[in-house]
Amino acid sequence: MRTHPGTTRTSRLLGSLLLVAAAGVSSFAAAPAPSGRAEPPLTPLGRIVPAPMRVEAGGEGYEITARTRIRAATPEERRAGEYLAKVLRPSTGYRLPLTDRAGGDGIRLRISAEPRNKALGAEGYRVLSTRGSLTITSWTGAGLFHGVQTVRQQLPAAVEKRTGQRGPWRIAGGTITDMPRYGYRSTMLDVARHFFTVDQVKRYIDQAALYKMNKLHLHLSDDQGWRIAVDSWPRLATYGGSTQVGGGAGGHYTKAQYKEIVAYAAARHMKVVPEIDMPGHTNAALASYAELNCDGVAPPLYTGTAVGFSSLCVKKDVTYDFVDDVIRELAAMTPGEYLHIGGDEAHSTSHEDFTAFMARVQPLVAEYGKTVLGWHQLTGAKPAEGAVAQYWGYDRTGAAERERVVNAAKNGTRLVLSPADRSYLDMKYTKDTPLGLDWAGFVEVRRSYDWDPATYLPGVPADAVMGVEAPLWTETLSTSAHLEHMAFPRLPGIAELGWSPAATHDWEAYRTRLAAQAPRWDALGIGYHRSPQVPWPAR
Ligand code: TNX
Repeated sequence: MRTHPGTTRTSRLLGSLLLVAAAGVSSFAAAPAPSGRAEPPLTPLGRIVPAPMRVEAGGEGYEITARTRIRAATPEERRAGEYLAKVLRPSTGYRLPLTDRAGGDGIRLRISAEPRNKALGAEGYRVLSTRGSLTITSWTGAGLFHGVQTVRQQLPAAVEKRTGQRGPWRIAGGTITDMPRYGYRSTMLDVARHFFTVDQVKRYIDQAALYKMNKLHLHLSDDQGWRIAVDSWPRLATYGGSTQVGGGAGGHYTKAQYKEIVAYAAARHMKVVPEIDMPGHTNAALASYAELNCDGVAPPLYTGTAVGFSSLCVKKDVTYDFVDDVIRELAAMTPGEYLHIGGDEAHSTSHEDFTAFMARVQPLVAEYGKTVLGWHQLTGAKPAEGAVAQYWGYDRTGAAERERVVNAAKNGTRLVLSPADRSYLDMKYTKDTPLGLDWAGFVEVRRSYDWDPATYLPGVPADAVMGVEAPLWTETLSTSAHLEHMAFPRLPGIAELGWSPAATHDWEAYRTRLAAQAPRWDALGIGYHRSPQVPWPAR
């Protein structure tokens, strides 16, 4: 049944739903086991990451069998159905045909504008598992997709394997009602320090989508490489992209390849946020075009890992022709609303020049229909109206720098939080971690998870926090196995901070749920750091 209710009713229902949710959450958040006693095994309903807003167990639950059909009628329903079928078919060996016929049995995917679905917002969903059927309902395609990910985590980990496995494939009985805490849940991949192929990026997208991340921030340019083709300045990619840290061959995405990444992410309800880092971190561009340098001399390509030595020439008009062209071409192939202009570590740009540069560049982003995102140094200039600053400070960030960010937030600049000593996936876990850096300290799993985005920066109004990001810088990382060792298990923790209600936040409960993810990573071929802080199952 599809109804189109009036807004009054919608908001009334929203109010009551949230009350119920708040009540449900406290009963769900598992209490830590008294020490010395073995924790009970987690039921499938209790092991979902990120923790859902509300879980009510009950009844036998639906079993997927050879006779199961997937009922999906609208294009959005079918897209979610196809995605689910692709996950399930290889391991179950079942046909799992899609049908657009309505019916009371099977797996039912339903877009519905009923008030209680609309009340769950643009990404919320409900899963109802009974003996006769499994129903995922949402107001949006994104919600259905997140519901599919939740169902996936309810099934035995072997479902992730790509060869036939033994069932049974039962989804625990009950109802899950879920919606995200924050609308911006992101991970960043630095494809500039080391280049990663389209297939490697797709693999990372799949891993982030499993945990309901909805943004992929691509760090597309830095001193060591320029990774995106720009027709009006072709040498950026062909020359500026021709190497990487350590001197390897580097690479860049053609426009068609970039669009392929964007489409692959979109099919997983993730938006790409492209970053061109300016005015610092620009050696690859400066090496490609001599005229971008104040002295008119192109520096050599750079394959080391120092930061802060390069700057676009702020006083030259050609700099803004260049930036205009780059932003125009990038905006044209980016459907998402945000364009990241970097702005960090511009140590070779004077404060005056930095402010002047940002004053000229931010309007260009708006001119091409995008919203400015910048590293939090943007708050040292004048953030444009509506701009978003990404905080990457850490426990030793100076008070003055913090205060600039807090004041900007009070004045309307929204924040994405990616504190380096919490959410940076490239920080070593411990002194023994073979990969990664340690300038923000060691970041073990607990430290990475155990903070609250709403209160992290005292003085920031809670509604200024738009969400969180887990950045993965790649000075020391050059393979998918490297990425995975650093992202797992910390990426799911940041995803949970972005998605789950604050009331579910509890390290003891989280580490148990996290441990239950490991067999899934094994099945997916994802290597991870077996942190001693987490009670991993024996292999
Ligand atoms: C700081 S975070 C940087 C990057 C480095 C990273 C390494 C930020 C905005 N700038 O240039 O890759 O540290 O952890």
